[in-house]
Amino acid sequence: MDERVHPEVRRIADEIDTMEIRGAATIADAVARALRTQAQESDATDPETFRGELRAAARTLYETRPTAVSLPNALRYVLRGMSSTTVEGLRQNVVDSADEFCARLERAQSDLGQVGANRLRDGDVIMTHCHSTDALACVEAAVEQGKHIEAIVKETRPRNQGHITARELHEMGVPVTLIVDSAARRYLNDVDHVLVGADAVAADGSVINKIGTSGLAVNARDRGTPIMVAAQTLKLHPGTMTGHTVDIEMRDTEEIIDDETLAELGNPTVKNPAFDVTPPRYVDAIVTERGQFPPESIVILMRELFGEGTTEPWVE
Ligand code: RUB
Repeated sequence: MDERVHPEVRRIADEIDTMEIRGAATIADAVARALRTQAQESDATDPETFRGELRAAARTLYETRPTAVSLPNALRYVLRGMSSTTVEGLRQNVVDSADEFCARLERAQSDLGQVGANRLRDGDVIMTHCHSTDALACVEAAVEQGKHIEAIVKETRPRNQGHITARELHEMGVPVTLIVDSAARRYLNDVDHVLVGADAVAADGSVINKIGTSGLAVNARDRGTPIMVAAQTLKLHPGTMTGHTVDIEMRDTEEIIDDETLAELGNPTVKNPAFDVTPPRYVDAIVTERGQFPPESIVILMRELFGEGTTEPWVE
């Protein structure tokens, strides 16, 4: 453990690791605030020590979970703001960049919600997978436009993020039907849109999201149900423009089965991937705060936002 990292930053890193803080946008917001805290609490007396502390904090946060690209994108945004030559100036740079980042994130989600809401008609039924604040922003905006929306919510084993979705939709006044994941195909006939979020969107338009998204998308395509991905541009993965692939997180098998039951079964191998990749041909639209895009054209937006190359967030 790097002693330069402030205890509050370590606490946030732990909470991301254990998923008390979870979901790509929420993680991004938390890490930007964590860097802000690191800067505010730093007692570094020279700029190089200060920069070193911020880079160490960024690395600790980065190493928590590998898939949501919003995490390194947030770190990069905040660290790139460091331009001053004095410690006080650098501290102010980080505070300003972090505040700006969090404000932009909130604004992007609300703008994206308006775009997504335009795709939803009065009386539509959506099917959700996992819990996505970007996806729910679309429903919320549609409800605010006076549209009646109903939802079929997949529980999303093993962590049951569908329960969070069900509760939040209920709070918006949206009638919810909760189903087990394996019942999704059975209910797709009753659905007008599959609506999911994303942890990362690759340059070819592939969508990386909670495990089970790709199977749902294939089934939806088979039934002719449109698949809409709500993903603010923070979810675009710049590294995929230069050939990098997205690392899929493998989580602890205890999320699926306890050791005692596992032993009773003769200790089979257990796999617990947290995410999967939905190829672009199964996605109808990626809804961002900059408008909606067919997945194949998302790379144009990526080039505009990120240029051609990126480095690790803490490399200068
Ligand atoms: C969360 C998940 C969400 C995306 C988008 O996975 O897959 O669909 O992160 O969420 P986990 P948001 O629960 O493992 O973090 O739209 O809120 O960024």
